[in-house]
Amino acid sequence: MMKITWSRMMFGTMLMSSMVLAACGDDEASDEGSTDDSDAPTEESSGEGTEEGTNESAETEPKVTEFEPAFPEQTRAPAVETETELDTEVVVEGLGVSWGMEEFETNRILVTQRDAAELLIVNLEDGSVSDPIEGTPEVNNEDQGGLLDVTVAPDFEESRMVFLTFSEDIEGGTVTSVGKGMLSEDETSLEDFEVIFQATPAYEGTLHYGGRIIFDDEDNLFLTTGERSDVESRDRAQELDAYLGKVIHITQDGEPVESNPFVEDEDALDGIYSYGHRNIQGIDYNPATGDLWIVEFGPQAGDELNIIEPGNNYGWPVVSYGLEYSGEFVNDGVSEHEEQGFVEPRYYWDPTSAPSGMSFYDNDAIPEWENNMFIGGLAPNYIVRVVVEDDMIVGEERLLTDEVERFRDILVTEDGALIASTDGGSIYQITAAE
Ligand SMILES: [Ca+2]
Repeated sequence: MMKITWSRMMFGTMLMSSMVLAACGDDEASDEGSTDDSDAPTEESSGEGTEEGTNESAETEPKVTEFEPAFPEQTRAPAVETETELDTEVVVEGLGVSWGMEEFETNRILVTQRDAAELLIVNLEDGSVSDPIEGTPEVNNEDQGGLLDVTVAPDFEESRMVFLTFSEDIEGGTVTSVGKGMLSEDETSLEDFEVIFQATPAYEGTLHYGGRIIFDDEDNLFLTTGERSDVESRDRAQELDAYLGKVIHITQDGEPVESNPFVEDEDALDGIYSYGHRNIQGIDYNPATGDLWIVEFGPQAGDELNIIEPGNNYGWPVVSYGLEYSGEFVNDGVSEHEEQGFVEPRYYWDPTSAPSGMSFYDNDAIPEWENNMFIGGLAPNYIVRVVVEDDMIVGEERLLTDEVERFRDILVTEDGALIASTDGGSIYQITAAE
């Protein structure tokens, strides 16, 4: 406790000289689904939402709920401002919804096109874009579905294995699936692509697929899913016989990892690692602590940052710091997690930040950003910078607020550039000014 108090005091001192950034408002409903079809720029809100001098948070809009945080640092962290002079460059324009990115060679990234189900190679140095790589899977690209995330095997230089997530039509509906294929030497095709995992059961719907993947340090995969959005499906997030609303831990062949928490439980699916999630759109390791963090999209407010540990239940849809889009309570309108036996989010947003892809800045090219978390914001159009100290959020900043882009995925390159892809088909590169 002393450590936290001390660090907060230090932070308060630093804040004396920093300005509070005004965030762009957004009058649209905040769920990804309700804004996905809109390419129109949104009107900025003229209201600041707070009395002068009473709010030092990066968030300047009023809360949409009356919930109180379980601990003071759980929401509306103090505003911070990047001091480093930054260069922001649009490297590529004119693509489609660019859902996932992975740097597979220095300054060369694989980029998924959600709706066209294409996989492209973008060269960050010259802005060139390859033809679509052949051999990618058939997808269901309605609403939030399509070709989603991409990563490469830890031994990619030898194996050339590329892993993709996508929404797939199977008997009974759609699922979030993982597949893998070998990138040909000439980089024109994925060879022998095969589906290795399907997050069953299938559901007749086209929302909340989750779909992020990341390797752990033992070369196994974490896959995130969603609870498929509807009231009739969302309870599956609490049930251990379904892969909906889960973090899933599998091998590169799609088998459950042997050390998974429910392997001994005959009634539970062996691939489940954690549960009680709504729609997890970002996952990454904190390089400072090794903790595995996720960001999950809330309903109206209540987007959460969570540290994932095996077997934990994160509460959705029993408890939430958000409201239904109708304005009604979720379930019984209880926000506290811990009292109900669930894990409290380390942080939540009210109103929504509409969080999508996320990455820690595991580089020292911009020293003040080291080990900070960056999250793409979809409906309020910005990139969120979150300052993390151990398991606490101690600062927040909104970047690129004037671009009016839906920021979809975030990548930090080996060279320390922050790369952001958008639904409008642009790829931004942010670096320290020379
Ligand atoms: Ca929760």
